Amino acid sequence: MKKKIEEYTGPAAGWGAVKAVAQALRGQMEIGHDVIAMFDMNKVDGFDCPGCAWPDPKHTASFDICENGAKAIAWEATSKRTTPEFFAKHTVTELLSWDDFHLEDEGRLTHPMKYNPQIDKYEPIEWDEAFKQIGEKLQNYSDPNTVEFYTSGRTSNEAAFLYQLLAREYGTNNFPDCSNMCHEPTSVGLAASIGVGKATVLLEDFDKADLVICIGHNPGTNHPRMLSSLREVSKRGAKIIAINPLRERGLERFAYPQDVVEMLTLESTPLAGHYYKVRIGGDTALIKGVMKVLIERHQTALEAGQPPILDTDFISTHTHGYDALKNDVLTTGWKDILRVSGLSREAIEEIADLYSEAKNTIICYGMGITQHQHGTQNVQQLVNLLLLKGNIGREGAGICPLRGHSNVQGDRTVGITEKPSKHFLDKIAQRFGFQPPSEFGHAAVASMQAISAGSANALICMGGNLAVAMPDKEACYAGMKKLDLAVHTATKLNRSHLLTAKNTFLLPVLGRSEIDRQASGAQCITVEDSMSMVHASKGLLKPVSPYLKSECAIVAGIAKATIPATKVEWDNFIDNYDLIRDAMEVILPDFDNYNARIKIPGGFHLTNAASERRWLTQSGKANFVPTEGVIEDPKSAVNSELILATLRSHDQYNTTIYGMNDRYRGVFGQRDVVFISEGEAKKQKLKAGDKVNIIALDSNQKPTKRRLDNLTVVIYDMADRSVATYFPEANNLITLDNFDPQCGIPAYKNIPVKLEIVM
Ligand SMILES: Nc1nc2c(c(=O)[nH]1)N[C@H]1C(S)=C(S)[C@@H](COP(=O)(O)OP(=O)(O)OC[C@H]3O[C@@H](n4cnc5c(=O)[nH]c(N)nc54)[C@H](O)[C@@H]3O)O[C@H]1N2
Ligand SMILES: Nc1nc2c(c(=O)[nH]1)N[C@H]1C(S)=C(S)[C@@H](COP(=O)(O)OP(=O)(O)OC[C@H]3O[C@@H](n4cnc5c(=O)[nH]c(N)nc54)[C@H](O)[C@@H]3O)O[C@H]1N2
Ligand SMILES: [Mo]
Repeated sequence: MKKKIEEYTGPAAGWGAVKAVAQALRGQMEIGHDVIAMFDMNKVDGFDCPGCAWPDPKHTASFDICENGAKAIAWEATSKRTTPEFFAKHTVTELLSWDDFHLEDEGRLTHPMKYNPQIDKYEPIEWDEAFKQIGEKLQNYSDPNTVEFYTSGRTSNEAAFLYQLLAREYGTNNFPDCSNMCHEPTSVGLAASIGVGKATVLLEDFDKADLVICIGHNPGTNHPRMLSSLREVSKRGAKIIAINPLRERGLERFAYPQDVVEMLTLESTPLAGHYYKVRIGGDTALIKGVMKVLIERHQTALEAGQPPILDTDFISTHTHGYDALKNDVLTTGWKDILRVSGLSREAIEEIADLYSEAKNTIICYGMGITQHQHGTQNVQQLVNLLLLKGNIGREGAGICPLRGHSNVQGDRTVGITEKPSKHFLDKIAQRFGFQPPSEFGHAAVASMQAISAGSANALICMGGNLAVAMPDKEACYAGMKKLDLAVHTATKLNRSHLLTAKNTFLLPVLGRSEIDRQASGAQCITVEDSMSMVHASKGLLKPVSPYLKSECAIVAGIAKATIPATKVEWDNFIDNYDLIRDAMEVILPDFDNYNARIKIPGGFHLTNAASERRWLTQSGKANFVPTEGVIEDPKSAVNSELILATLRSHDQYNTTIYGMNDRYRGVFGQRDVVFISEGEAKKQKLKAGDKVNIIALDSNQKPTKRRLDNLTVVIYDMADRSVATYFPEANNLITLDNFDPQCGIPAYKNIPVKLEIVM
């Protein structure tokens, strides 16, 4: 496609989305498949959409069309194949010169493969032989903690549960996980604040909210089905506030592809009536500003004998730490708040007005909040704001983190964690009769540090593209080459597979859309959505190759070859996944009658104590957690003239690049662009179309060697002193040690940079 920059004037979704779906299908899918797949996705007896983790209205609604879901399915159910013949033609060195789009665009992997360093090519290998060789290698390492077990969040509950059993029986808690790169601040921050690291709302709560605050997420691209919920909120006359450095089309307007009237008249529903372009990294300052206004008004009201602004009953009965929060907020100066947030005092007062007027408020947030050195504190400031008005544990109110991968939340629930609880380990020991290790293991950053230091022997990957998703390309890529063993289970070829270890295996796996037939018949798996609904998913399409195995079967194959005296009944589990669920039910709280309850349409809800105002925190209350100052990136960014956030385009799923367009942002045929505001561009003496290099700065604001060259300047409606570009291309700009010390999330949205004009 020709490169162009052209402002997108239509609403999000609408005809543009329908056209894009049609294009994706024509490019990738065989006729026939598409119809079945689309209509069964997200319905009872169908499969769960691998696109995102937004819940479905009861799973009974007619097919909720979503462009990105359609693209994700089209990408998986493609008729293209990456076969042994393909690998015979291309050396790994040659493939490394391909871009991410073309690697995956070759199509689905069809055979188990092993890398042959002599000829620098992948060659086919029989499954049993692959398992045997992997098992022998793993048995050879004297320290199980030199093996890293990565999970990317599409893995089902059943496969993830088996995977953690394998790693723990083998002897390690090394579980780097994709959630370490997205919602770790949620798991850590919410747990400390309200005792539960998950959303406290259900979809129904959106019907009762008076105000929905969308902060730091981009639903038009990343959670498109959420737009239908926001549309209902808006049509009801409830308010929506968007807080985002970039003006994102999906937060402004939405035409519902299934609403014939809206489509024919080209009308759209306005979404966020109030849009605040916070500076990148300015959310804590902004939220503290809002709380300052509220607390001051509250005090004034009380002194004047007027009704309180805050929910004093809730604060005194249910919370801990209000005075400390109040002191901190009142001593934070306006000058700092305004400088760091980049917003005016009027704007902040307006947000406070809207929040005061609303009885029920939901706050939704995503990576704009979490991917900072203060990601955990950011999340906690959002909770503080909600607690001030008792907005947790009440209908129509609560906190709503937008999860990433479609089962990232479920994977954590069933045991993918480097810090397991004693209770969980005891239950495993009781049920299976082996003693799992209690020493905490590695999360993503620690495992990549071990890999790049050369102290890790092996990396096993349940999906994903770890080396490309993590910060610091150079360190990651070099580290991967030092490994003795790398095992990738994958649907498509990606760059991490090409960073070969001494022994590298590429194992092709069934996708979620495909029939998973085992001894007892076709199997279903289960997943958990962003709102803790657990439901079944059953593939319907014929597998793309007869040589694929399910993730569960691959885990079992590796386990049996690695732990000859295993205590786990792997064969029974694989013959019938009901038996895996029976075992899970014994170990996991809230999963009783697991097999029966997933037969109910829509599945079942895992109880959430905070939403019932039971606070599983140390204080036994919901905690106000103050954060000192207003700076989200104390090491570096606040003093930097420019802060860079790395984003997803509309034609991308993480490291999977579907195409070169970012329709809602008006970018076509290219990804090598940098977004900047008109005012900031003037200051930097830049105009649209200029070419620039981005240079990362260190914590002393000095230029480093990390750079991304020759990007085209796109003037965009966004905050000043902020710039944005796409990941994964930009991942060499961030170092491995630039992360939130509380939870380890890399600060992907907070990179201090300067721009250099290419003459
Ligand atoms: N189509 C599609 N869907 C996806 C994905 C995908 O890649 N493609 N990825 C999935 C995954 S794994 C995840 S985690 C989610 C991610 O979903 P999102 O959280 O929506 O992810 P991003 O695109 O990284 O960034 C979101 C927004 O944060 C804003 N932002 C940047 N910096 C700041 C800041 O400092 N403050 C504030 N308030 N906002 C800021 C950006 O302008 C952008 O609009 O989506 C999931 N769904
Ligand atoms: N700079 C920057 N970096 C980021 C982010 C950012 O915002 N900015 N976001 C971060 C976030 S939120 C995340 S979640 C990570 C993503 O990190 P990952 O989850 O590691 O990466 P993905 O790109 O989602 O993985 C894509 C690969 O998964 C495999 N795959 C797809 N479907 C399946 C399946 O059903 N089973 C199996 N076994 N494999 C499958 C395919 O081979 C495909 O190539 O990236 C992080 N990196
Ligand atoms: Mo994510």
